[in-house]
Amino acid sequence: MRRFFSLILSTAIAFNIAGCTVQNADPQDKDLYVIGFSQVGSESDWRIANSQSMIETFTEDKGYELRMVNARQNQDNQLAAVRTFILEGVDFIVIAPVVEEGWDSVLAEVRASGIPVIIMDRSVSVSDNSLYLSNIGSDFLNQGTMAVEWLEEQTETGDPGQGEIGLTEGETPTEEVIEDEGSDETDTLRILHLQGTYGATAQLLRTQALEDAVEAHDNWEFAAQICGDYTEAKAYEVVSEYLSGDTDIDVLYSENDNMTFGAMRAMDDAGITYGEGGQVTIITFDATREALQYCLDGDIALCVECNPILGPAVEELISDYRNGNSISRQVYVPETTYTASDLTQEFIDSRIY
Ligand code: GZL
Repeated sequence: MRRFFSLILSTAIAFNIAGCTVQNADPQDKDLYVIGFSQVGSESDWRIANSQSMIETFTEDKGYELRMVNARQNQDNQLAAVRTFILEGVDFIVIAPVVEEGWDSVLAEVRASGIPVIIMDRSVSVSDNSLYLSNIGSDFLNQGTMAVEWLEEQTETGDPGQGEIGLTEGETPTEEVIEDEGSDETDTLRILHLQGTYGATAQLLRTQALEDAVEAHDNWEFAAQICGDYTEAKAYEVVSEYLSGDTDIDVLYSENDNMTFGAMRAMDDAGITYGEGGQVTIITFDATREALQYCLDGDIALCVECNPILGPAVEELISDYRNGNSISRQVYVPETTYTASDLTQEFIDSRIY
């Protein structure tokens, strides 16, 4: 069930996926390097951990000055921050793009200024990928694939630990747990899909994995696809609104932990049970400490890890560039999945985010 990439929390040892590399034509050697960092916002625990990783990495004693600008999940704020970095003449620009589209012109301005750019976390969709040095982050399609493969395993064999997906509460699991007794129809698996910010790479690819799976399974259907914008408050609002009209859901596929927490509160309000022996099986992305605790406690079934500790790997790319070493165009960080059987309280307490 768990797709193992052994995660090393203090340093992400990156997998260089795309072969082509770039070489710095003129390595510089300065006492202080100024890093202009345009951050998405502070919408989630994941984002806070990601920002903290950058702050702890790019310190003055290591020869850096980090200028981090919080865009509050607004791309216009990011574009303004990048243009300010150009005017300030920073040495490097790092962008965690809120959405994929809309970056061509500002990245062309950055290239004209001669400042190297690294795209971190999510990706940008541009006509010329040479506009940036490297994209380092998660393989979001693999994250979604790990989630739907787990769900397929549960719906084929059932997992007593989490109640029988697709069976109403109290029924005895059978080998064909999604087969109605005495009928030739398989149980319909109704999925409430809670999506992140529309157009963000994490949303696009986690969504693609689920939509492909729903397409492939005749008895899987969307109860609804609703956007929670990666925040707990928005998720609570939209899930509460949805549940006021329909409570017939078997699975919650939530594209980040903070939205999951909001959805759990909404289900509590609506009297809908989840977790072990409950009506709804919860799948969540990020695997923050709080989500892992809910998983160990039996409320969340599957946590798909999304590694926010990207600072060391970004610094490694910058260091390679400064030293004239080759750099991979696309770098993925290692991630895995967790169910209750994979977790201990000691492991959760040891997590740094
Ligand atoms: C994923 C990152 C997403 C997280 C959310 O790399 O872009 O944005 O999954 C965060 O928690 O808001």
